[in-house]
Amino acid sequence: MKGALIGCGFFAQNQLHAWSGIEGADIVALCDQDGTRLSDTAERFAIARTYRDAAAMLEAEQLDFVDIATTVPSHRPLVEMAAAAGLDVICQKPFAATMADARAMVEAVESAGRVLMVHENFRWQSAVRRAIETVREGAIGAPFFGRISFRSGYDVFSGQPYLAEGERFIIEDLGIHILDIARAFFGDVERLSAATKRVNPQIRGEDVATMLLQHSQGASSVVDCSYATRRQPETFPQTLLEIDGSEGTLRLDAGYRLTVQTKGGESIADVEPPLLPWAEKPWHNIQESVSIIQRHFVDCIAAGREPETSGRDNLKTLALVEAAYRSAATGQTVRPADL
Ligand code: NAD
Ligand code: 89Y
Repeated sequence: MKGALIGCGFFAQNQLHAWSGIEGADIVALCDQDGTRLSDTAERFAIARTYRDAAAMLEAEQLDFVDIATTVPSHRPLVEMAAAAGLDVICQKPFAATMADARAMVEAVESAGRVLMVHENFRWQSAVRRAIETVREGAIGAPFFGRISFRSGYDVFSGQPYLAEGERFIIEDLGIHILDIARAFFGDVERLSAATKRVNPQIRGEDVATMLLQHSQGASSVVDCSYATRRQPETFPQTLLEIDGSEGTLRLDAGYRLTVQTKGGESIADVEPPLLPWAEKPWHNIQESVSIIQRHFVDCIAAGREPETSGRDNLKTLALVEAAYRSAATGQTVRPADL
């Protein structure tokens, strides 16, 4: 498969490293409106064909897919352009700024008969995945409670300055992943309530969010996120888990320690992800998940399957983000299905 990557910024570097290790897919062209980022990235990954304009690239290149690694304002036009060119598409999170945009993007790619995957990679982190599979296999019986927690004081603003500028911050940027993990464990969400707060006076949006989810299958989960938490050990960017089931409990604690306790006893596993040759701590769990999700995309195309984190699936995660903002603003419990 021949692909092009659009947006050569902070996170795209991980995506390009990951593509170099994936058999069956090659990135043959790059696009960025910013000439310096474009040429630096082209040189770093030895990709000769470069474009400042995505439409010009799609016109000139013979491609099978595009990997969109820009920030949210350009997602809808780029996804629609790729659909019109008849390409399979990966699009970074947050998928869209509104539910209406997201639905239109899913519709555009489905009408073109192509595959759309959202780069919703946190549920693909190997430690998180091991916990999800353990619960799905029934190791702790029927799950009835979960706490999915991401709390840190890490400075994400130096690498991603735009995060300090938006009216929305942690739910849209990071909570979206943690809400998606809650869906991966417990399924669809019937009702959601949320409280938010801004602690850091130097940013515009909320940096703390606490959310309570009632899932259709009966479980309740608490999803809590903070970038205002100064504690040791600093756990960035680990998602910590506590899941209670009818037959036992599962915990993913700081330092990638996975504990499963049942009547039969206790098992403790070290599920620290491998440090890929191009990766660096503490980002290595996210970096590994980039390789895993991109490989999932290639495998799904080869097998004619819909990706687990498809555009259509992501509409439900995005609805949780919208529900959380609406609940925090109104003080009401919100049904994501109404959005
Ligand atoms: P960035 O600002 O560093 O990079 C985005 C690049 O896209 C810039 O170089 C910009 O010039 C380019 N661009 C924007 N619009 C364009 C267009 N229409 N055509 C061509 N180029 C265009 O942003 P980033 O920090 O790399 O984030 C990109 C996306 O990745 C965001 O949506 C962010 O939320 C997401 N992200 C995801 C993860 C993850 O784990 N999944 C982690 C970090 C960031
Ligand atoms: O943008 C965010 C993401 O998706 O993962 C971590 C991050 O880089 C900062 O919150």
